[in-house]
Amino acid sequence: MTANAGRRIVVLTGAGISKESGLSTFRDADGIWAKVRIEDVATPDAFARDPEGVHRFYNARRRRLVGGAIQPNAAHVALARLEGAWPAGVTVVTQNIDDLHERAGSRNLIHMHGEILKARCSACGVVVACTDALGTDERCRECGIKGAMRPHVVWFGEMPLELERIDAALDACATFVSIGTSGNVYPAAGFVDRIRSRDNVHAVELNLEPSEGAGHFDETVYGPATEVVPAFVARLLGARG
Ligand code: BV8
Repeated sequence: MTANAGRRIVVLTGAGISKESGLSTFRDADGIWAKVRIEDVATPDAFARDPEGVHRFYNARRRRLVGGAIQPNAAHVALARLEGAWPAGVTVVTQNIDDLHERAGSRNLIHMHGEILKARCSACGVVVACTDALGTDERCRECGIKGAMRPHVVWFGEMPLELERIDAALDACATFVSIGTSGNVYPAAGFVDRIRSRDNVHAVELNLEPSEGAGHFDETVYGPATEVVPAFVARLLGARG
């Protein structure tokens, strides 16, 4: 495939792109959902039922992310390089709540499932940076209400963020690249079908193994993200028309 430089690219990433940086995925055998249940930590009901338990789940993941051992990997860096070298524009839509794309240099980036390094007040809606532990004794710096701060992440049953901006990017792109996602979670898993309804669009899956939606892609390359993503980007940049 030689996507000429006049064609916009949308990249969807999932937990697999951060695996080789040392962060767990969700549905691999050693993944997060093998250790905790979605219903206990990643739904509004879970937070209403056991806020301290949900805070403990996200505090542990936040502590690991800010601890210094987790760094962007060659796949994150390759996507930032592509964005800097592709005049028609690259939009990265990530399901991940880590900050590895930003730290690798991606700028045109949408966190559709939120960000673990931000907190939101359920009472007044303010969103603030958050690198420390959250708890029910936290007081909102904006409205002063105690116990309303929550991780700024999208739980199951909640509306993902910036869907209109994402749909506009999908409807304007000529190449859609899905990286490191199992294709289990919607609406992200349905993005490939949205773009395939248009002509002259190329859909690519770069993953460790075929995802649930593998059959919906025109091109698939399987292997670790730190190998297949830099190679794909080099091929794109080398083949610019
Ligand atoms: C919503 C945030 C209403 C916090 C997460 C149809 C339409 C719309 C909704 C639904 C629908 N059907 C069902 C639903 C409801 C639900 C859903 O999808 N349920 C699933 C389980 C069936 N969806 C929702 O509730 C969403 N909201 O629907 O609102 C609506 C309705 C219509 C239209 C719009 C809105 C909200 C979902 C968001 C939930 N929050 N996380 C947190 O992170 O804790 S989801 C969670 O899963 C993460 O965000 C994660 O990123 C995401 C997806 O998982 P993956 O990233 O794909 O990770 P996974 O482990 O599954 O796969 C990793 C892949 O990497 C694997 O393929 C593996 O092989 C690969 N890999 C591993 N190592 C490597 C690798 N690849 C390359 N290199 C490696 N080294």
